[in-house]
Amino acid sequence: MSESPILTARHGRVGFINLNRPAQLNALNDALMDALGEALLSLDQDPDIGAIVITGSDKAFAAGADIAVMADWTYMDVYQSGFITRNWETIRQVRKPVIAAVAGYAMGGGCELALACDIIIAAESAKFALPEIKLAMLPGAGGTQRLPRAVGKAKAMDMCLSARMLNAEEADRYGLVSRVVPDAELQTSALKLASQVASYSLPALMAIKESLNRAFEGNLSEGILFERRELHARFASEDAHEGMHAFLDKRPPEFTHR
Ligand code: DAK
Repeated sequence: MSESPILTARHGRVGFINLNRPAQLNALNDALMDALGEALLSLDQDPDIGAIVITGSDKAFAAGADIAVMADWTYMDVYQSGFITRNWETIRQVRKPVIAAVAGYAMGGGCELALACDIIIAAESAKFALPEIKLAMLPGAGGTQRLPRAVGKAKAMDMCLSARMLNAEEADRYGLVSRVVPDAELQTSALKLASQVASYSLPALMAIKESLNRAFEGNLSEGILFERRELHARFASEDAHEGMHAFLDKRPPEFTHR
């Protein structure tokens, strides 16, 4: 029996998903993307989970779409089966914060998967690239859209047109990742960050994630209006009242995620 393409674990209110095709540097195939989507949706629906971490191995977060599988596909194969759309975009449905903990290669679809997460925390060994041009392909899982939003047009064009690979320090400087940590500390740092996030009120986290993502969807006025309505909605939550009263009472809040 073949090994599961992902492994899952729970640490308190954090759900961990480990991509698990080490011999192929976690190259993304349908079995892996189906399992990842299923795990993400299951954790998203679990009331005892407040944040999710996706990680890979020491050598690779994921080296991209599985080239061995794609090499002989035809246009009709990918068009009719809805390649990418069918199961790569499940992550967009997740309403809880998702953190990518990246060590080693995050290339092609692997880099795009990290970009689809809400926060990227990188080990010093992390390397980011969209090298599809070398295969006469193009980034097709959101890379041409999310990368320029993260690093700006000039850097994104450079990476996509020349296949330039960024190391962790460059990725940090360009705003692709939010923090860089020593390799040995990646998992503990990701867990610490995710645990902190997950300790906050879940509906507030979801509202922040949804509001922030709006910044990349529409114009400023609409975004501000959306944010204002989300803020008003906080006054209907028990946690917001608890948070403010706890501050005034000089005690830690006890959130019920309601
Ligand atoms: N797919 C399949 N196998 C891969 C792979 C990949 N992406 N990356 C690595 N592997 C396999 C290697 O073939 C090798 O297998 P064996 O020979 O041992 O059987 C094993 O993993 C170890 O790799 P290497 O021996 O190459 O390891 P190195 O340390 O020497 O090099 C590397 C590491 C990451 C620099 C190198 O493996 C590499 O360049 N890998 C390919 C990276 C890449 O080009 N990624 C982009 C893939 S294309 C689409 C939408 C989206 C996409 C496509 C279509 N449509 C809507 C139609 C997305 C495309 C991509 O992501």
